[in-house]
Amino acid sequence: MLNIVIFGPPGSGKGTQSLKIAEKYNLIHISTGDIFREELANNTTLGQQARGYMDAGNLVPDELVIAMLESKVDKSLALEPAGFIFDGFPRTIMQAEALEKMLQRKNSFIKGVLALEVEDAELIKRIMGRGKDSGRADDVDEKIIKNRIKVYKSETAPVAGFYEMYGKLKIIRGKGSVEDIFKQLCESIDEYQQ
Ligand code: B4P
Repeated sequence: MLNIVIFGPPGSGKGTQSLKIAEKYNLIHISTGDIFREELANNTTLGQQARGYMDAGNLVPDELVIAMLESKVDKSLALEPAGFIFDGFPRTIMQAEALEKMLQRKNSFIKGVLALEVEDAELIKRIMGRGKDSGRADDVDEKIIKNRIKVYKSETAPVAGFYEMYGKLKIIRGKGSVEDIFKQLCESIDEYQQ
């Protein structure tokens, strides 16, 4: 299976690029942020548990994320996919380790991690722009957006080092046109498949 992680700070374009990658390579797109937002919209217990963390721009606790992700992967495996693109997961070292173990149990592994690099000022600009019509509580308040970036740097950025240790990390500049960035991402994915 072609399993890829798309990695980067909030607003770096993970969601935008994942949709395009999923379509081109016929992968199942798993966005933990989208799943939580759906749970929230449906007012499920999981959604209620995640709400406070998300609205404040903090991470949802690992136990909740990992259990939810595994159940989503299990359901999707029934469709015999070509692979997965994980978007917004893993966001902590603990999640990265859990993902490795979970895929090992399914005789699979992560082929590569594509990290989008974008400077803070551009991230804030993009997220504030999206906030005008996204309806997301975490997209409108600059203080909350800055907290998301701070949480990314302290809790999520170390995950890049985890994958670098295994030679799986590829850094791609996330500023430029969506199509140019997509082209670079595809070049990396095509290398995994050679
Ligand atoms: P996410 O849903 O993952 O939100 P994100 O990081 O803001 O999204 P992304 O980087 O995908 O941005 P996008 O492409 O949309 O997480 C939200 C919250 O959920 C987290 O804060 C956390 O609380 C919780 N959560 C999720 N996963 C978790 C986990 N694993 N563990 C714990 N908690 C978790 O792009 C943003 C904007 O930029 C868009 O408007 C887009 O149009 C624009 N854009 C994209 N590419 C562009 C480009 N090249 N140029 C200009 N603009 C561009």
